[in-house]
Amino acid sequence: MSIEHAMRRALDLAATPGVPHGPNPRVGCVLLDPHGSEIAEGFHRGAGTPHAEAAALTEAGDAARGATAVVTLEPCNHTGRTGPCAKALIEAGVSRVVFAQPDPNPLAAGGAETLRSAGVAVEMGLLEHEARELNRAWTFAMEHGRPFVTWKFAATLDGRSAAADGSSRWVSSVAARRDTHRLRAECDAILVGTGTVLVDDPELTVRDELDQPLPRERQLLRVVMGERDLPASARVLNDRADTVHLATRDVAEALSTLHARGIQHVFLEGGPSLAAAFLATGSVDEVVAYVAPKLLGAGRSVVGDLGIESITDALDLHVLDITVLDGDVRITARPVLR
Ligand code: AOF
Ligand code: ZN
Repeated sequence: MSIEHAMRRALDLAATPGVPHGPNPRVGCVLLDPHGSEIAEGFHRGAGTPHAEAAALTEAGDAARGATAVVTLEPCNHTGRTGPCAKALIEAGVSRVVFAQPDPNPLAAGGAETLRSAGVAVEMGLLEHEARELNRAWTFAMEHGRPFVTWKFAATLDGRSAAADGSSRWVSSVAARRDTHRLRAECDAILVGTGTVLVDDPELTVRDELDQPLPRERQLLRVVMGERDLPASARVLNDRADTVHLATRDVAEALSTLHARGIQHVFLEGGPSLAAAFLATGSVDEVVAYVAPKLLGAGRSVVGDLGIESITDALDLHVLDITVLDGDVRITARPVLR
């Protein structure tokens, strides 16, 4: 198989379903013999388990001598929960390493140099974009020192999240609401403002298809941000998941506190003022909008005042995906950086 074909296989391996969500990136590795035939493959199954390269080397045994290792991430150079992969590849006699994404983790980077110094041929950058997307939150958190923020909202066609009387339940369809729980489950924390807790009293748990909460160990950290106190009876304080109250309105401060707790991906579900605070500080990295084919004409808008006066100053988004879910339209977009 070609090197590119092997890299695609390594990306597929990395994305194997069932790997528990955790602090580590998803990584895949394929070992090829000098004729391009596959010898072995491996993938990382979560923090504390062997890295992808180590898994493939174990499967290959002596056959790894003279092989080409095709890996989605630069082989690590550090002893963390497991030993350094660069050293393991050298000791196994691998003669060439092709990887997609350089490791943005300063603790683990430097594997390429170590391999080259030992006489291994190293190439990087093949399908790097795909590899970065596979671990977009992890990569972002490593490169920016703060979590990746996905802002999710549900709105009517005229951009309203609640009617004039304040009622907001069932703006979106059942399918859209289920889809939200699937997306929540891919993140590390759900964030809302104190206002949302006081007005809507959400539980902020991840629930299954039957609307039952998942077990505690699969719940995300619930985060409430803002200076107002929370009533002890708030559902967000129940024991179905952990909760933190960040008594600040400063977006950067909140994100840095969450980063320090190891949170890489925040699901922002706040009301209009919190959304505006995040947007105005450039702290929204992805937008997921569920737009229901309904019109209200009045009521709460999904986002508060952004201080934008003219259409030329509008915050532009570029659309990555549009999917219709039971009549609602889900739009996934990312801010255009300027
Ligand atoms: C690889 N292959 O399969 C993975 C790598 O402390 P540890 O041992 O869990 O290492 C975590 C770091 O190692 C992680 O942040 C990333 O930089 C690298 N992960 N490296 O070569 C793998 N999972
Ligand atoms: Zn490693």
